[in-house]
Amino acid sequence: MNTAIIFGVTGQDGSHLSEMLLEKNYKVTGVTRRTSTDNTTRISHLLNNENFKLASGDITDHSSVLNILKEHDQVDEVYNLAAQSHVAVSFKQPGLTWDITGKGCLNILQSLVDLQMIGTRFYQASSSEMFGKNYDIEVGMTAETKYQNEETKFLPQSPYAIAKCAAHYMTRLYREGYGLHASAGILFNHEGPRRGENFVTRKITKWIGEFVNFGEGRNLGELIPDDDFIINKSNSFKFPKLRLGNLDAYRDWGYAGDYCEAMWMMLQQDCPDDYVICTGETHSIREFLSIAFKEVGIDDWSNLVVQDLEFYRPAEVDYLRGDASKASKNLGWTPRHSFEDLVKMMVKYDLE
Ligand code: NDP
Ligand code: GDR
Repeated sequence: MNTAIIFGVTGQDGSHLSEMLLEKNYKVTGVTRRTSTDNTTRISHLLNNENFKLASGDITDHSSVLNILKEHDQVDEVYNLAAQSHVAVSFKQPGLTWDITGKGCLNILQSLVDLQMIGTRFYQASSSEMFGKNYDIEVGMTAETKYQNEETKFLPQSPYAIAKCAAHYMTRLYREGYGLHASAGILFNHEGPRRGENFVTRKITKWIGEFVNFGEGRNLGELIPDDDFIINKSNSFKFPKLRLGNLDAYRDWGYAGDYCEAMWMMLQQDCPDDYVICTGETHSIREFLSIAFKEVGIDDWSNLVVQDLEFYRPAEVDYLRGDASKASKNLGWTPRHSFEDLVKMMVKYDLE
């Protein structure tokens, strides 16, 4: 029976990856940090599985990382998904982001070396945010078909992306310098019903779910113009508008379940390497909004959404579109869900 440790098990990807590994008959140990309220909602359905257990630790605390690995020194695969993963938050808490998202990875890599766990395979959750403002464009390509892949230089635009670059380079160094089987997946945005509620996709679909359920059965009639609320003339309906930041950024959005499969595939290769994982399509936040609102029968969302400076970032990543040819060729990986499937899946979930 194969064994795995997942740092970041309580997050979106941690829950998908745990499910997938358990289905493949792995024994999984998930590392959770101490919180004052329960942080295991995404994995609550796995807690009674005899092959799934939790270990308490914090990735910023080297000795806790070392001790968890020492207790599992025969483990086959270690996945580092733990991060302060919100880009906007990283501008407000850069030091914390550095400690978790950057240094945390080093704590695992160095522990693997110190414990001489050279046979253990390691996965680092790298990010398309590392490309920041950079992209490649070839002769004959239009501005709309520019892309990022494993050869594209990093030009990070946030404390989060800089911490991810450090962890990414550290992973490569430990692979080349110490012979660790350490791979990094440069994953583009991936979402789904388990996505954190303050990422833009889930923020939108959750708002739509609440708005529709709040207004269900009501004939809103004519709306009164208002900057912050949606109010009808008879005053029977008052609901805060959806407040967002920059709607003109483009992202390459895929489904989280598909992407976790790619993480596992990387660790099954004889040689460790870095891989871009993405759909190859890019869409703006406006396009996401249009499809999501259309799902509930709303064609014009302009009066329901407010652009608020609070949600703009000091530096923005305007355009991400990946090229996953290497993963397709070497791993046989391709995404299974389209952009439209993803938006519809998330709206459906939040309506229910
Ligand atoms: P989430 O934010 O949903 O999950 C992050 C996980 O890290 C949570 O389990 C969280 O625990 C844990 N964590 C945070 N701080 C610590 C700490 N100090 N010690 C131990 N664990 C900690 O992220 P996702 O699941 O979406 O992403 C997984 C990884 O992939 C992250 O590293 C992210 O940066 C990266 N990534 C994500 C992409 C995406 O689009 N989703 C794209 C590219 C990369 P808790 O529940 O207690 O907060
Ligand atoms: P991102 O995802 O920064 O790409 O990082 P996020 O959903 O936070 O932002 C995507 C784009 O939407 C714009 N935006 C808003 N974003 C948020 N969160 N809230 C808003 O109200 C809002 N309005 C507009 C942003 O400016 C941005 O352009 C995600 C995370 O999962 C990272 O951990 C991961 O590494 C990258 O994806 C790939």
